[in-house]
Amino acid sequence: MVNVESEPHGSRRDREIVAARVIVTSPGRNFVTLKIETRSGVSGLGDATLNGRELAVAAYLEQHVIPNLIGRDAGRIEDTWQFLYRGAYWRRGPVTMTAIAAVDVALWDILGKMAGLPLYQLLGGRSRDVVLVYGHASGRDIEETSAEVGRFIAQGYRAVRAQCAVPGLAKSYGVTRMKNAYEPAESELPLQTVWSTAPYLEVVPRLFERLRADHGREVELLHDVHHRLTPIEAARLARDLEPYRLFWLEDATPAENPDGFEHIRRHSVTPLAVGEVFNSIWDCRALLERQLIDYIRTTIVHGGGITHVRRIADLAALHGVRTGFHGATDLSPVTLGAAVHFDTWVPNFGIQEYMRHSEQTDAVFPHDYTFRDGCLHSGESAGHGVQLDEKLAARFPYSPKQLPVARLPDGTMWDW
Ligand code: EZ4
Ligand code: CO
Repeated sequence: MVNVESEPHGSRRDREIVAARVIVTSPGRNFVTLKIETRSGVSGLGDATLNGRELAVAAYLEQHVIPNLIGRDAGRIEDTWQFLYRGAYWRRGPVTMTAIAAVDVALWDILGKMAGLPLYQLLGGRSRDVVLVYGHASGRDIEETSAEVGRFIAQGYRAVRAQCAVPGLAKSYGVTRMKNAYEPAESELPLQTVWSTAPYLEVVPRLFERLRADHGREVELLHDVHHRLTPIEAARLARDLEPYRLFWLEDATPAENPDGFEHIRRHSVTPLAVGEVFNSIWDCRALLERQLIDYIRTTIVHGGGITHVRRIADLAALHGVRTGFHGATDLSPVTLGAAVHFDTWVPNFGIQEYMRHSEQTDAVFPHDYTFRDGCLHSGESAGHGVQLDEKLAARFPYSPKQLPVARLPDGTMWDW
């Protein structure tokens, strides 16, 4: 007979969830965080931020999830995941899966703290010494973008995503005047942008030709199409970019229909990355099983937490696909911390996106991960190593913001 009172990781009573709260804060941008507390006083944090739809997840947690958590054993991570997924009857979707992720990550954090172990150790231990990241360079033209890529290389980055303004368009995806970061959710109602495919398909190959001429072959270069092209246009771009050896071409065409990627594959060997808007293994399945992509971007906060994304990564490994987690600034430091631990463990790791958070955000979320020589290091503190300064957080009230929308020059709604 196991004496539960003498378990090294605390007794059932110690692990009982006694409180859970949603904290909404806006230190420069909106973040939703779930804090779960146990009877022993050990607490854990999970990120629940869904950019532009934040309060939907906050309400889902407060109204429909938290009442189910009180009294549960925080150590039953798998059972809680299954309860929230199967037990909801209405499966999947970004709101539900983000809420489940927040609970899951908070419970892994608690487990780590109770065991006195960093999260990567709980997952199976270190597979690598450092976690390679890519930064975001952009500019108003090719010249400025190349100078920005140079600035990233000078800061130690070994991989850089490059986006440049499309000639003739007032506002292009990924182009910012802020240093290091790009923050697209700028206004209470969506900013209207115009999209035009022809000048985009013309400028992007010229950009990468210039980047290779200026910065050589060694630096890894990436590009995000952000779902704007049709499959055959995407195939053409992927083929035109082949001489410049991209690390990946991201979201080349919307991925609801995996068949679109057959067209790209048929014409090009440029590696493809997809999945930041996916929320379950079922979204990823066909692309992985048919080996239509090379990197899977579905990350912890929008993909049902560590418990579920681990299954996505395992399925990806079977098909030669590596991870390349989404890591824009709308994913809170809690997600980045958890992701860096996951990246430290996952055998089929590829790269981690890294957009630095603002100083205000970093002050609200003190964290253990550090950037050095183009890589992130998880740190060795127990759990995921990210805290929330609730007093400071309270000084930044929620401020409604939505992502932009895009239309073609004739007014037709398009994918942003
Ligand atoms: O537009 O995270 O690769 N990164 C991206 C991001 C997304 C935002 C949406 O909230 O595509 O910039
Ligand atoms: Co993207």
